[in-house]
Amino acid sequence: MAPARYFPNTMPDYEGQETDTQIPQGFLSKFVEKIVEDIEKSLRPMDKNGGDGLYLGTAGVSYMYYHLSKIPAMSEHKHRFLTKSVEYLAPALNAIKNSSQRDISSFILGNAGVYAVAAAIYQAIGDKIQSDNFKKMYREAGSICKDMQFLSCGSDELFVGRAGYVLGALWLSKETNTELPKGDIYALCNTMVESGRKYAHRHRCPCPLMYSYYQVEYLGAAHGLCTILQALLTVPGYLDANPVHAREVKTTIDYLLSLQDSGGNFPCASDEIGARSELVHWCHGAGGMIYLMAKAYLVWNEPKYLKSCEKMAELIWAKGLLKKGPGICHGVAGNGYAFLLLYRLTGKPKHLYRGIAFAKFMQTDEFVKGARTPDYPFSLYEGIAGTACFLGDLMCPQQAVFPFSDV
Ligand code: GSH
Repeated sequence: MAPARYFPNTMPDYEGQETDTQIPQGFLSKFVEKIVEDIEKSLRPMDKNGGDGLYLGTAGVSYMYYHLSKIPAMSEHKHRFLTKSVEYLAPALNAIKNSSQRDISSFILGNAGVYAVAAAIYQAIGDKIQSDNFKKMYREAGSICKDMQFLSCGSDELFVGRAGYVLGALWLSKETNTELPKGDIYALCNTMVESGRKYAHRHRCPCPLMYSYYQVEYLGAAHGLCTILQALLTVPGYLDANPVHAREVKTTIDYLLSLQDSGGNFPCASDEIGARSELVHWCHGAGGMIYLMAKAYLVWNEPKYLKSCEKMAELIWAKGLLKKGPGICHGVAGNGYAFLLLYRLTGKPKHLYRGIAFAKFMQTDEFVKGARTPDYPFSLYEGIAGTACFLGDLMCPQQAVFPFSDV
């Protein structure tokens, strides 16, 4: 039998004690400081580390520092964190000078994500000229992804496609308190809908909208339908202004909902429907799908979406202590973020308790000795930079956000 992907969760569950949900600020801030120390010792802000965008490159580490600078309980370190965020941004800015046209509007893996983070950081340090410059570059990058098939691998998903660009624009607008260029964003949303319709029609899909990435109809957060629909649901006013699109989006979400298995999980891709899905990650499976169903609940207020989220949370509690590592893409922190989402959504202390328990688990011998070290151990998505964001967010759960995909 294949070795289990997760450590069995033998931690006691929430029992309603007030002490269960006291946020262990000292533990969390020490853990964050340890991560920051490890990163500074082992990952120099040098050009050779600057590529691969927010996902693996120093831009993601720069984002981590920026994110930590906003955690109220760590405000005494704000200046230090912002200084470091600028240092780690520099190699990423150098790396994108040599990028190709196809990378310009890509958010998680390419230039657009670096522009957005740069704009937010320069605004935070009071450099309005630089910040405006990067905001302008971000906006201009959007024109690249206007063409329906601007990428041959698939033009709509989160990492390199339009959903990433759109969610990034929402993040940037919120972060820098600037108006969303609604005309541009609505036009991209229209293209996403049209692209999904065409694909679904051509491939006789059982739902109105479908997409593929490298010929696979992914359903989960990283490359799949889930985050494309989430982007369409999240753009303010878009679905109200386009009732036909709204119906197609809802029908497609309801189709996805019908694929939730009895254990609470979702298939990775449409060619895996019916097979039991083992991936309980943010990138594939319940850990990422929960953001879409939570958003659907907020938009339509139908209990079935919340029920789906609660089923996913139970699954994540049981099978979410992943052996792959501490990261947010396919690691323990990524799954821990799901509890923070549900805590904000329902106010139930159980979810906060579970989030804290996941953080504590990452300091046990069982995890430290038994989990795999990611290929990019300090990165935002695979490594401990994302873990630090999760720990920081546990200190202020009401303002917690999974990076860029939870706006
Ligand atoms: N290179 C990664 C690391 O070192 O952390 C591992 C690759 C990985 O886990 N990829 C994710 C996955 O779900 C998708 S982003 N892989 C398929 C699997 O686990 O079966």
